[in-house]
Amino acid sequence: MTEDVLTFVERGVGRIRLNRPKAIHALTTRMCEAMSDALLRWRTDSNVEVVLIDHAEGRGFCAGGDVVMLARSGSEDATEAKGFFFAEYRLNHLLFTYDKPTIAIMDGITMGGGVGISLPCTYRVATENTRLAMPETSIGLFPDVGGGWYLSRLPARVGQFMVLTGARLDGAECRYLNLATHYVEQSGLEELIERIMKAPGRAQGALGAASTPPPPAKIEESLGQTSRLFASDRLEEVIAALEQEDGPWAESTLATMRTKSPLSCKVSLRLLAEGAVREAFADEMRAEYALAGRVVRTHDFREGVRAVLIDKTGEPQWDPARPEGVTDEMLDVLFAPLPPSEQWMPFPAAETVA
Ligand code: QUE
Repeated sequence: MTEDVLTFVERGVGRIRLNRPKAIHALTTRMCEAMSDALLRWRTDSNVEVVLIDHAEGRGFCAGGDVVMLARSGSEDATEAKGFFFAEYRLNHLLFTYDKPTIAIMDGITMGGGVGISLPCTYRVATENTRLAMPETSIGLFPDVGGGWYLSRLPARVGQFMVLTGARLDGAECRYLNLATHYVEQSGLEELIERIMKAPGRAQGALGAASTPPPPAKIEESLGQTSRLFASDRLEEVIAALEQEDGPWAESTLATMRTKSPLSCKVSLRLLAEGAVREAFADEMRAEYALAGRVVRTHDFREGVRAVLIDKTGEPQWDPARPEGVTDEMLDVLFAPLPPSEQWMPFPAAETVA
């Protein structure tokens, strides 16, 4: 059987290669655990100077997670879903706190779980094929894997715009927003990786040498609108601002937003508001874990996965159907902390590992 993720050391480089091409390398629990096992070993392996994460055969970097499993588990007792989130968020946090340089090659589709293993890396390479998005409000989920942390720190309320619309950013836009640290044309990736393996101590120089100026970032033209129209943390106020705005941008943005789960949209806005003021990334992941275990049990997540990914009818019937139906009390229940015995915990820090 072929492995869903390949982990090996090659000439001073810890290589992590996603290898589940049939699912655009979407993450499973086993894949997350295998990546964390390798990263934990490499922390103390003096042969490993730098870690490089990319995908093996097939298109796309990583489409997200195994959401069909999550929806099935959420309709049962959610044990398997919670196991996945626990492992995935530990991996996200391990990368965020890793003390060797890490490089993610975000070539092609980079969504959800793929964003979660890219953004914590030291160096994040975008190409002309990069399509980065946090599209979870389309399926009744929310922008997890640290979304509340990263997206709330973007300028001009772009994070709020991204989660409420599912907008896909291209490589130039990722570079412009500093979601990517480098822009490298896809045709230059092979040589870049070869150069990193020739001199892993000089990875930064190799990245700089491989980079080319990105084309203009289209999102720059919309920043006036995103900062003004997505200024509120209240969904009804964002919708009202878009309704009062003339022009095709506001009209198409509003039409897209109306297809998303109102519950997910409100959960997402609150997560970003809370994430903006958190002091530690571990606090973000602890809060997201409590939230994720509850959101997978909602009607909207089951319905979203069914309509968008299983039956592909594209017309999910959300409940509540309208933003006004989603009350603060509903959100309070979803956001409540877990009792200590059930809480998410990061891996122990490196210093305490023998
Ligand atoms: C919104 C999402 C996801 C999505 C589509 C959305 C998501 C996700 C996948 C996905 C795609 C292909 C696969 C797979 C999962 O699609 O999170 O296993 O093969 O993981 O509109 O949030």
